[in-house]
Amino acid sequence: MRISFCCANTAPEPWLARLRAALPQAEVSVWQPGAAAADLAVVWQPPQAFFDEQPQLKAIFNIGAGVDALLKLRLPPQAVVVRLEDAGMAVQMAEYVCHAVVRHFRDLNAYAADMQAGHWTFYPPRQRSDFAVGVMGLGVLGARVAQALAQFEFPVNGWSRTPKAQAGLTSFVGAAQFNDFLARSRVLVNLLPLTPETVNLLNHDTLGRLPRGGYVINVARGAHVVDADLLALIQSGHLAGATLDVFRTEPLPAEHPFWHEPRITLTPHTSARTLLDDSMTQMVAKMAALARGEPVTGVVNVAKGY
Ligand code: OXD
Repeated sequence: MRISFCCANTAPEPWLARLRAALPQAEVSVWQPGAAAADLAVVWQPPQAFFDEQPQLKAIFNIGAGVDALLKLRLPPQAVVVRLEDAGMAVQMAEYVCHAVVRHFRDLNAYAADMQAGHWTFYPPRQRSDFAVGVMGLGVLGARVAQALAQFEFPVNGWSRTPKAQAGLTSFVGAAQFNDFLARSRVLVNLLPLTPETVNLLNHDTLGRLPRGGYVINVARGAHVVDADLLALIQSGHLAGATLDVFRTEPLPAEHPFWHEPRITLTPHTSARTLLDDSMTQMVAKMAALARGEPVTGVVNVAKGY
């Protein structure tokens, strides 16, 4: 079995070392133009040239949760695309989102500023029942986030294509229930896959349907949000602010107005990092299963886009 590694912004050595240790019979190498034909690929944001030169690939393992960048390329039609399932990301996503919700709910930014300025002040406690959190996208990550929020006793709404039964979650389904979902969610958490249907979904019209004082947390993709619309709704006072981990262009350009809006908290696409050991354990088990001709989970539905 030959495995080709083609991952942008990723040091290859630890991945190669683990692949070689776990699959000693495999030939593992970093892809270079002109490299020998491989059976399997391990990729993150690879160039089109990689697939143009490797049309025989049987399976493509994406070392991230989102496959939008990959699905923009022309892929070998016979190759199954396998994404990471959880692999240590769900708990990270849950802690990131809970942290952002609690920081906003408990006015912790304001307390931090006051303490730095030497002010011993109190803000009135907020009603948890007024802080329903709406989670868009209830895949592996979204379901874990919703579960963690429910542990903090926030009312939790979930929006997905198909009904979801989960303890502590009120399920809203499809386009018909989208406006109702928005109107009943004081905090909106975006965990949707980026597809042609979801690009720009969070715009003036949809974000304007959140209750006054609404708050947005985006941990999915920057292109879900129309930046100028989000900013205008914060600056008009309709929305209280946002926590954003993902952006249309990353790194966020120095001149982008998000840098200068104090009601927006920014982080550099770090809400759920790919963990080498967890990812490798999962990937190697799936590679071995495929080699035995067995089915694997986490196969991307290319037509649906996730
Ligand atoms: C992603 C990731 O898909 O970081 O954004 O895994």
